[in-house]
Amino acid sequence: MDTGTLRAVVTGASSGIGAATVRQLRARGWDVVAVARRADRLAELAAQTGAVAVVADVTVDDDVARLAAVVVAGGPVHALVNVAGGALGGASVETGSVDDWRAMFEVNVLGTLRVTQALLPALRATGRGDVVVLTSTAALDTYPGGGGYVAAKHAERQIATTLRLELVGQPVRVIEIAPGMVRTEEFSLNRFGGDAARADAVYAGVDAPLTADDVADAIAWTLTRPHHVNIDQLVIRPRAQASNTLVARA
Ligand code: 8X3
Repeated sequence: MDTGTLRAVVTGASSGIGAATVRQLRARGWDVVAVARRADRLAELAAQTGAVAVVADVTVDDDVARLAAVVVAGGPVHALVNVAGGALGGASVETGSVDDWRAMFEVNVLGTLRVTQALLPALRATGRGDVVVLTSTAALDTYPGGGGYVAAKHAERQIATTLRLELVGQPVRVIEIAPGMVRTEEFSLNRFGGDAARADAVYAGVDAPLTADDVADAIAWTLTRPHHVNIDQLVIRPRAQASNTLVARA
């Protein structure tokens, strides 16, 4: 088993939970490959943290093949943290955009699948591998307007649950992190097409939604348990949120 410095690949690293995870793993002494589409943000993060930046889109086969080649050439890899994803729209099932649903499946489901497939041999080869899948409480239950995001996160969750069965006995943990309400700079803004008022309304009157750092801390905690301890699923919500649909607001 490889016992050198631990090394992680984090997708969705240009902002929010992905960027926070890069920072927290670097602070804990991990080597990190930070992956995202936006080169400028990634370069800034790399300069601040010492992470290695790889510009890649998880929805593009060639990008992921190039990412895997760079990662493997750089040495052993111990963790893949699949953060790239997101929501588009808050429409009902009846009125939701098929294109939005397709885009959410592309990044949340097929993006996670693609990167996981590409790095699994290398994760297994170290004898101490982890696959983290950042789903959502939208992977566990639904809510009106959840639509394609709920469907995509349910599907993404089943990558983790199925993979864990398929890898039993192998030195690779599969860890699902399912956050509820997290206030990041972009999640709701992206969801609602840049409509800041609508994005702000998601968090209106809520006493302390989770932060990206809260979730990154949970991710880092799961990764730093002794390797025989597999946190199958970690559900994390702010205290003010009891379920997908019950939120205390001032
Ligand atoms: C985000 C949680 O409630 O917006 O993954 O679906 S929610």
